[in-house]
Amino acid sequence: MSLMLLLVLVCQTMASPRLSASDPCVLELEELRRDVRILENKLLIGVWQLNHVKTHSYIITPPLPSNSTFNLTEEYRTGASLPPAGSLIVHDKDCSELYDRQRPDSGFYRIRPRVDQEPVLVFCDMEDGGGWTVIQRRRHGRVDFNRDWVDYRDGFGDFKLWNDEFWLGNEHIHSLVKEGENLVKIDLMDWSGAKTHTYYQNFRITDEKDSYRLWYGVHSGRGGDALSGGRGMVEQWSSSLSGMQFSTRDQDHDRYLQGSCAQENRGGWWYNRCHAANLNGKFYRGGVYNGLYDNGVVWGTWRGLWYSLRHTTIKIRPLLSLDSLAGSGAGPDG
Ligand SMILES: [Ca+2]
Repeated sequence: MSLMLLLVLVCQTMASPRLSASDPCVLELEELRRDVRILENKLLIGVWQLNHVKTHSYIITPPLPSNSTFNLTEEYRTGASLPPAGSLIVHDKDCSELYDRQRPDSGFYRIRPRVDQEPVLVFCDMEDGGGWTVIQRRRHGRVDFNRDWVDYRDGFGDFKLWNDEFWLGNEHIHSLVKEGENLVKIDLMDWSGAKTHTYYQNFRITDEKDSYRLWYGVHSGRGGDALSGGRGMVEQWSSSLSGMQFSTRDQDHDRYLQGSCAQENRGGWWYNRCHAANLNGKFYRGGVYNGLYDNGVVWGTWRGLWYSLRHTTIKIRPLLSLDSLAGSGAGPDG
């Protein structure tokens, strides 16, 4: 701006009464005015982006739980160790595309599984081989997983900090698994810190009209095939979740005619009559629990039905991006 003022002064001083449109001074002035307009536009867009980030911010410090006795760290209160916020422009349909494009750190990013839908905020696990889109996470029991259909459909929990708990939402999961072959990895940790994991190929859930029915392919991994109910035929008959519809406390689609598996087991899940895996169940501290129902955070083929796990993660990526599958098997939870 100051340059333009100077030019205006110089032009006025030197100007003859016959100053024409082709005069170098006039031309230069026009050019400067155009630059100023471009800069003003950029400023406008910048202000808009700033406002957008403020109103859609997922990096604000969450309010402390009112009944909390947790010893929250200074980092948690100030949000000092927040994950990268990601870009306003969404390029990637999942964390695997983002990983291939940028190799960023683990954190929350916006992805767009389907072009006809709004972008979704997800946690991307960029370790353990990288490119994992995280569907579910349990860490400390602060988020209640005993919820209604709508919550499980749309997703719930916290999407801010590295150890936040959430369910991504059946609709988003459905969009993520619609195309191509994929691999789901389930990471588990018990209360002694022991870890295991399990894989399923070609994880599928149908749409809401079919109540997000579950299908999956080949299983592998030391954690065992709890989704299929374990080894015995009897167990599998009553607890294999393959082909089961999703149930919540307010929508019973299980095969248990006398009651509601979701109500008894305190979570939304693909129940049969009822399960050998209940990763959205009630969070019990310490592992072993008693009760009328085996409703803990259960992976039956690893710690049995009466042990509630401490950490769980369900994450997914395309099967074709498995350039480092060997590495991921021996990853952080290996
Ligand atoms: Ca029932």
